[in-house]
Amino acid sequence: MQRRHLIQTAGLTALALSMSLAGAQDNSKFKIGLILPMTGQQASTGRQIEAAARLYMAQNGDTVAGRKIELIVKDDVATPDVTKRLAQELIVNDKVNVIAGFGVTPAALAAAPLATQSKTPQVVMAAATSSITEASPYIVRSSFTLPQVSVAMGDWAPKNGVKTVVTLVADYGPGNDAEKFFSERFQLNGGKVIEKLRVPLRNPDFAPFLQKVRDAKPDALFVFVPSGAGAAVMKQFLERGMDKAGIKMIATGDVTDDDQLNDMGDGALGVVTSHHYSAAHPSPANKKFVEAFQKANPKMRPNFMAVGGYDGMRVIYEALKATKGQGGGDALLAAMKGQIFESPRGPVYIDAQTRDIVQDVYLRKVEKKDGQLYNVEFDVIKGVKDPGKK
Ligand code: VNL
Repeated sequence: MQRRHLIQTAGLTALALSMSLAGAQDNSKFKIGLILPMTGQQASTGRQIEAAARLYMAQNGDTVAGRKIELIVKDDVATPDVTKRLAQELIVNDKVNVIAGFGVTPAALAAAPLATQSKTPQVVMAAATSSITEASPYIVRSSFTLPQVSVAMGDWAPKNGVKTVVTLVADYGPGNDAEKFFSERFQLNGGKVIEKLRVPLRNPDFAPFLQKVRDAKPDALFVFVPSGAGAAVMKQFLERGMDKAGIKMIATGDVTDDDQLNDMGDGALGVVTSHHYSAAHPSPANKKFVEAFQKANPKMRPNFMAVGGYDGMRVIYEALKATKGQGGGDALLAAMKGQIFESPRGPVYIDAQTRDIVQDVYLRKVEKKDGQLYNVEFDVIKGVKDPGKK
């Protein structure tokens, strides 16, 4: 423990030293280091966020307050050691003004000490464990948190005939958050959680877990798996005839991810989820966003990751404008706090105290619209703050 601490401290000192040796920044450019999983299990998250960031730049220009915006995309394969090395290289060698992206929680946490040490704003566009924003005062989040969306399902389910539940979550930060905040609220409302199951994040085999669920015979199975893994859970859920055995699936919207939903087949019809974004959100701003996204990326439908990336770019652009192109870390951070705007997902703001996003959370049901599967919103809880914060 002590040795690890020493090594970490030495690493950070070296970072500070090399930064001061590197000298002044090139002030004509404003650089954003976008660290994303572009390959591997979480590649869809990287693809979605990069496409959305480029769309934002195409729509809003690549010069802001006299600074030319340069986007530097790096693939961390959702591996925290790689994230850390890339963040260090971007900060020290490329002298980026902001680091952004972060597809998974361990990646966001790995970069946090470097953001603090170098006073570089870190815009988390995807990762969604509640505690992430507490890992550095330089973190601002444009995605969501699992407690924020899971509580809504803990309220909805018991009012809609679900009295007993088994939970099934990916065994890491966001899964633990989803399990805890769904279960607590569900039980507070009189529901009973029969069993809590956790599956490994890497290459999960859902079969033995689903067999356990079948044996327990709850009214519903509550699921959280990260974006990109939903189709596999849905497939095995249906193959094992869980729905026919009278077990409903309820989930966070990560499972009925717009990136994959339309390929899940009609078996997904009727699945109710809670989340902050649906490509079918019926606002003019979202219709414009989806249309432009699909025009630029013909084979893709934007998902909640894309919106996190798009809004994260908005937060960076507006902060740079507010600082009149100065772009120092502390000034940028101050200008990110408290931003309030209409996102394709609905009205949002960046809470100045927590640096987390406050947003509406929707209940949605998978339905067919124009021959395609969508998460169709049928209820909304307005202005939800992250319940994970004390
Ligand atoms: C996380 C949370 C990642 C929710 C996800 O997809 C997600 C995370 C990649 O915090 O690691 O849907």
